[in-house]
Amino acid sequence: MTISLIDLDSHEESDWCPQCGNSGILFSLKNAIIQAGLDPKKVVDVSGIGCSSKLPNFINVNGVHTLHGRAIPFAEGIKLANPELTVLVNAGDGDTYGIGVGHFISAGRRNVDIKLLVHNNGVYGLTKGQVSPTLPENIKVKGWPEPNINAPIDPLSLAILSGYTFVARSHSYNIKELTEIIVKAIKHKGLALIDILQGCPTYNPDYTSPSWLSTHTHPLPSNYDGVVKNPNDMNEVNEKKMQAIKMILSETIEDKHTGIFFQWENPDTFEDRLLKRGIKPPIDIPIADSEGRSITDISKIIEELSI
Ligand SMILES: Cc1ncc(C[n+]2csc(CCOP(=O)(O)OP(=O)(O)O)c2C)c(N)n1
Ligand code: SF4
Ligand SMILES: [Mg+2]
Repeated sequence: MTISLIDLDSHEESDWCPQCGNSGILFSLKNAIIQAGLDPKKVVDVSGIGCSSKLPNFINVNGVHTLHGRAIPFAEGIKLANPELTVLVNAGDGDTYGIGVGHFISAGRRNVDIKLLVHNNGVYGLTKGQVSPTLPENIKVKGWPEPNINAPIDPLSLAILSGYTFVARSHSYNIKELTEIIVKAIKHKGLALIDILQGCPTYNPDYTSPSWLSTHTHPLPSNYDGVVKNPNDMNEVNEKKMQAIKMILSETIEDKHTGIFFQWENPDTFEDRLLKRGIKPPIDIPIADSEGRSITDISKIIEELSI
């Protein structure tokens, strides 16, 4: 099937501020869905709460706007219920690396085949610009009276050490690169994180402007290769992880890389592990006969619950 940007346009107009990087992410995602040849009916976009989390309203795929910090478990549940779906998460840095950080780390242990697109703007945009967990120490943003007193967490190395099998960075105004990375993440089998440095001209204009992001980010060096060639060679896997973390540690606020830092193809996903134990996804378990009559036997449950 061939789909176009028009097919993916929702009837709802975005209400993001002018120049907001969320628009670049939305456009890149639409491009990527087309380039990856996905059927929009089989795509689910899950979000939390935040400016970024409004994104499912503005794209014509299935969408679930969930709770702050809880998008990942919703997305995992959807994928496990029907593994045929492509399941994406769009959520903010506060949502994913703040209140949702427990889910973010735990997801790495499971490696469910979902794709996280984290809109990293350094602030809690929706609630008027408080500092987020990724804002560097001593940086002052508009909605916070003092420079940030906390050191930032690093989402990429956290993801690698937690077990994510695809870890990349891009920025919201580099549509070409971001589209390419989203396509690769979609095609990757396993849990993917794309940390997207996202412009918030309203609350973090100095460190997320298009000129700041294009001046202070550079593609990974051409001789850097983050892709594991032999998925069964754990030495190679660990070397590639260390290479990525070394690269991340060499960065400064003014000099960050974009691209795929680490990719380990085809390790067991959580879905594979369930199948090996003989557990089928709910979509494959018949619940009705050819006449549409229920064939689910709940008599045992009723027996257990009756008093
Ligand atoms: C459990 C809970 N706590 C707090 C809030 C209030 N709240 C809504 S959005 C938000 C922060 C959003 O920041 P981020 O996730 O970075 O998204 P952005 O708006 O920057 O895209 C907060 C604290 C909430 N909705 N639910
Ligand atoms: S507050 Fe920031 S993140 Fe939210 S819509 Fe405006 S520019 Fe975008
Ligand atoms: Mg944010």
